[in-house]
Amino acid sequence: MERQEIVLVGAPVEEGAGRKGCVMGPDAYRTAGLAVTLEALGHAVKDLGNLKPAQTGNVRAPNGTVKNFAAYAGWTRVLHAQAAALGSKNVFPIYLGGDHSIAAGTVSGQAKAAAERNRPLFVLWLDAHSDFHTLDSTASGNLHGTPLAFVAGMPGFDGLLGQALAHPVTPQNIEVMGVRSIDDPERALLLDQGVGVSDMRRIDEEGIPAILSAFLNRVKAANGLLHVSLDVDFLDPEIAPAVGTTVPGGTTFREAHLVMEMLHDSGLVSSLDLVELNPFLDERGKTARLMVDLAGSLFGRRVFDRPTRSF
Ligand code: EXY
Ligand code: MN
Ligand code: MN
Ligand code: MN
Repeated sequence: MERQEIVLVGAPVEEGAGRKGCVMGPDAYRTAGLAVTLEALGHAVKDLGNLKPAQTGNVRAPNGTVKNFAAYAGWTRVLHAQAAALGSKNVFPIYLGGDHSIAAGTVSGQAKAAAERNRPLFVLWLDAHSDFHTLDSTASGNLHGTPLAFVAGMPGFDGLLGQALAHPVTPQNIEVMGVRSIDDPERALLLDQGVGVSDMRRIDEEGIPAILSAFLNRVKAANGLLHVSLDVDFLDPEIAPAVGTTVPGGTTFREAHLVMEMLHDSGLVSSLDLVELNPFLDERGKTARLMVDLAGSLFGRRVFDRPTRSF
């Protein structure tokens, strides 16, 4: 990965989740040593601190189910603008959540910047869930279950961004990996849209290397940029308990590190979300530290250097 400056952006958001606590996420990553870990690997790191949501005036929820729609809109707008600005510079943004609803702004903004560089944005969504509900299909009303549908240009998100989504991510350029909890409306829409889905069963059968190599080869062939959105619940709850939406049967410590190591070797990743960390549910910071260690693997930590894998 070229030596771009890494820019940390805090997004203390919990309004999209069903449980409070993600608001403490950004500072937990800082306390767990994210910056010093990356600096120890030779990277320059700049921390922009925590953003605040945009004022949204009288934006109104489209139905009585969705919760905290105005907050979702305010955060989406400020994160979209921030990501569009950072995506146009030669830096590597790491967005520190905050619940997964932040990705509505981070991914859409990175997609806008990619389009302005005439490159398609691909998305690797590492998550127990597909987060592919629309505002009309969500039953829980927890908006962290919707960001991927929004950035893929699905209908029914009027008013969220305060403007039309000019550069949706092509659904076929999305890979949802590690998923093991999908609601019926999400499944139907994922299939209809041709989104790539590698659930845990597929990972068990085919393995991370085969699945991820195939996806990375597609990104490279398209001269694409790759945004990685890492939800804590991608990991098995035994090793990562600090998340409000745990699902048994997640990835192992080594599977998660292998994903990050392969992503580093590919040199294709251009931006990252670290989301859903709920420090209130952690055990002496072990989940926060694991997420920081995974970022270290993405940015080049190796036990033993060997020739970079060709993609
Ligand atoms: N699909 C369920 C819902 O819509 O409420 C669970 C969503 C969990 C979303 C977390 C962030 O990944
Ligand atoms: Mn490197
Ligand atoms: Mn998620
Ligand atoms: Mn999840």
